[in-house]
Amino acid sequence: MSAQPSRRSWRRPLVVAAVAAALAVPSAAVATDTSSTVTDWSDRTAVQVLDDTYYQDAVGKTGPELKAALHTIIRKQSTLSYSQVWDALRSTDEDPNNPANVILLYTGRSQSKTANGGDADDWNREHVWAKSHGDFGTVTGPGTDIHHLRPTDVSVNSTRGNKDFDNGGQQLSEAPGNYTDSDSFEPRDAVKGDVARMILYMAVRYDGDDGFADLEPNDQVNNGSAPAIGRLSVLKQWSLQDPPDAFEEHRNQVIYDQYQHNRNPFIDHPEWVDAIW
Ligand SMILES: [Ca+2]
Ligand SMILES: [Ca+2]
Repeated sequence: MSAQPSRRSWRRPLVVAAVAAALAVPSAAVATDTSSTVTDWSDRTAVQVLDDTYYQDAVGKTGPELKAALHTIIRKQSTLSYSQVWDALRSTDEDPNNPANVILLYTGRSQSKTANGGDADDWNREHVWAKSHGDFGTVTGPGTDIHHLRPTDVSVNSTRGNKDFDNGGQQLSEAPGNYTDSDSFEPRDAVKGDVARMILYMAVRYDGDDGFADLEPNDQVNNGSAPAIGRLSVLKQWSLQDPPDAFEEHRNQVIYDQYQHNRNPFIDHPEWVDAIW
């Protein structure tokens, strides 16, 4: 997302808010500290604070133990109705350079927050974990979990359909940098890691213990209605080649602060992808 350098400016105030909440620091102390120390805080410091609080039961673990610990942490969340998702996405995916717009996931287009609906160039609510894979629909649950719901162009969303993710295919004329063939979809480079981390969040969050299917990645395409999305080896590559940027981090923070009160651990700790898979 090199075209959006101003996004970096989002991060620090939100992180400070989260740190303040996590530590329950009196507001007067925060105000006192702002001028002298906040500008020195690195992103790493903010993650360390999360490690001491939100992630304390996961830190130091690997493999199935890490996945289980993260599941216990992130399953504690508030939920949204499918109709509430519209307004939530207007906030989580707001264009930092134009607060009247959202950024569409696959096209990268900045478009009016109110230009949503069913026409071909409207935006709608894309389930990055396709809802037919596990058949969870749009009842409150995985189908309304905004960690994997993103604004997308209606016809591009339709082209992606319920295909698994993999490299290759023909470029979409309406969405340069995105490719598709008969059984898979490849998003543009700037959101490849975002897609991978959304899929892996869903796999950790949904383990079959709350009335929905146990979602898991595998290394196949053509998963159909199975509660699986592929291909895992490609998603792991995408996560490495497209690390979290300010837009994705800001999005995670807004969901945590204002909507679901849970986090995508792979945005905070991208190295946990390889630690689990
Ligand atoms: Ca990205
Ligand atoms: Ca799972």
